[in-house]
Amino acid sequence: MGPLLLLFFLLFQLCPAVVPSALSLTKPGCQEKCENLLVPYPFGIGDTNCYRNPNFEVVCNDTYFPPKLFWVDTGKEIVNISLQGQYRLLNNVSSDYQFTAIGCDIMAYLYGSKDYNFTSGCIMLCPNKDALINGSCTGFGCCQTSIPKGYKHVETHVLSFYNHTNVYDFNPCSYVFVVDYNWYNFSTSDLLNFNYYLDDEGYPQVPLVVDWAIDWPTKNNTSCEEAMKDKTSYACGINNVCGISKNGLGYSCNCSQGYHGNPYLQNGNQDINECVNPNDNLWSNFSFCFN
Ligand SMILES: *[C@@H]1O[C@H](CO)[C@@H](O)[C@H](O)[C@H]1NC(C)=O
Ligand SMILES: *[C@@H]1O[C@H](CO)[C@@H](O)[C@H](O)[C@H]1NC(C)=O
Ligand SMILES: *[C@@H]1O[C@H](CO)[C@@H](O)[C@H](O)[C@H]1NC(C)=O
Ligand SMILES: *[C@@H]1O[C@H](CO)[C@@H](O)[C@H](O)[C@H]1NC(C)=O
Ligand SMILES: *[C@@H]1O[C@H](CO)[C@@H](O)[C@H](O)[C@H]1NC(C)=O
Ligand SMILES: *[C@@H]1O[C@H](CO)[C@@H](O)[C@H](O)[C@H]1NC(C)=O
Ligand SMILES: *[C@@H]1O[C@H](CO)[C@@H](O)[C@H](O)[C@H]1NC(C)=O
Ligand SMILES: *[C@@H]1O[C@H](CO)[C@@H](O)[C@H](O)[C@H]1NC(C)=O
Ligand SMILES: *[C@@H]1O[C@H](CO)[C@@H](O)[C@H](O)[C@H]1NC(C)=O
Ligand SMILES: *[C@H]1O[C@H](CO)[C@@H](O)[C@H](O)[C@H]1NC(C)=O
Ligand SMILES: CC(=O)N[C@H]1CO[C@H](CO)[C@@H](O)[C@@H]1O
Repeated sequence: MGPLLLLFFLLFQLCPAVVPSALSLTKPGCQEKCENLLVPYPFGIGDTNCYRNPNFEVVCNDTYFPPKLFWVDTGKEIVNISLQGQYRLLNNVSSDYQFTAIGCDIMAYLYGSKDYNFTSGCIMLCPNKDALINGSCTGFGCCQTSIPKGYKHVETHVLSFYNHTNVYDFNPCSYVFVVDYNWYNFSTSDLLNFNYYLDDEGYPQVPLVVDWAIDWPTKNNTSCEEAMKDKTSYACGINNVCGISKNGLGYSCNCSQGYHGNPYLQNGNQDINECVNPNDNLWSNFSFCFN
């Protein structure tokens, strides 16, 4: 029994880094978390080395309790970051991207431009609140429209026909916002008072899902093969695959099948959770221990 115990002791002592969750998703020396929120590379806090470029810089502001994460660019609060190409942030109600309008005296539309222009939206007049149904965002007091992929800049506009005078008792204001399709569940009480989360100044905020991607090296070079040619700008690490991002904004990196970690890290440092195959790791470490 003695040698067996010793063996376990050695494994524990010599192989602490075998547990993948102990590895970091950030570059060495960079802050990994803001409170509970992980900040994986290419996003980063602080030193310019910690994020890919200024588009990915975020700040953890500890004058708040608990500390909050903000986008340096826009000052908006971020509530989650996903390596699958989306991040969530809290957004003023009345903003851009994926579009929801609520109101009973409202014309709301969005306007976007990229290679072509588009306008989309809805008109809703519901003088009587009896027709409104909780949970149903289909044009009675609530309408939703998706935004074509690849648009980075979209404007929203809201107008009312009668200044809400006919519906004031149940709908004094119109609201327009952009939100995760799954997050918002229409309630007739929102027409009266929509206040999911108020910011410091009392403006309602909703969580917004924003797609992100790595920009193509040039506008006319939009394939992974082209992106790979420039080793200094190519974002994916070893053992990773590059793909055109679902949102059409650029490309994204994935770990190859069987590998786990942060596909945007690539410096070969073993303390970093770049894509690793957990089985490979275990084998090399166990063989080391048995020596
Ligand atoms: C962020 O989102 C992921 C996946 O949706 C979830 O597993 C995780 O708990 C979230 N983190 C926080 C701090 O909300
Ligand atoms: C943190 O937030 C406070 C209050 O909004 C602001 O005054 C301060 O400048 C922020 N600090 C950083 C580092 O962004
Ligand atoms: C929300 O909008 C108001 C009014 O436009 C603005 O003063 C405030 O700074 C905005 N808040 C955020 C977090 O963007
Ligand atoms: C989009 O609209 C803007 C002005 O509203 C115009 O200058 C531009 O030429 C339009 N683009 C296309 C592709 O039609
Ligand atoms: C939305 O709300 C309605 C009524 O309150 C409820 O029946 C429905 O299950 C909710 N749907 C979701 C997805 O939460
Ligand atoms: C709505 O209000 C604006 C100013 O508050 C006023 O100029 C306009 O005439 C009003 N429109 C209607 C239809 O009452
Ligand atoms: C919808 O739900 C809200 C809050 O749960 C409730 O106050 C309201 O009466 C409901 N409206 C209808 C039409 O059921
Ligand atoms: C691609 O665009 C860059 C500038 O954006 C230009 O210098 C280069 O010549 C273009 N290449 C081709 C093959 O069109
Ligand atoms: C990355 O992997 C996810 C989950 O397996 C998949 O949905 C997504 O399409 C992949 N993206 C690319 C660019 O390969
Ligand atoms: C065992 O794994 C750790 C962390 O992944 C690494 O630093 C070490 O070099 C590995 N040992 C061998 C023999 O590969
Ligand atoms: C698809 C595409 O336009 N590829 C071009 C990328 O840029 C190089 C030169 O930098 C061209 O040779 C490729 O044809």
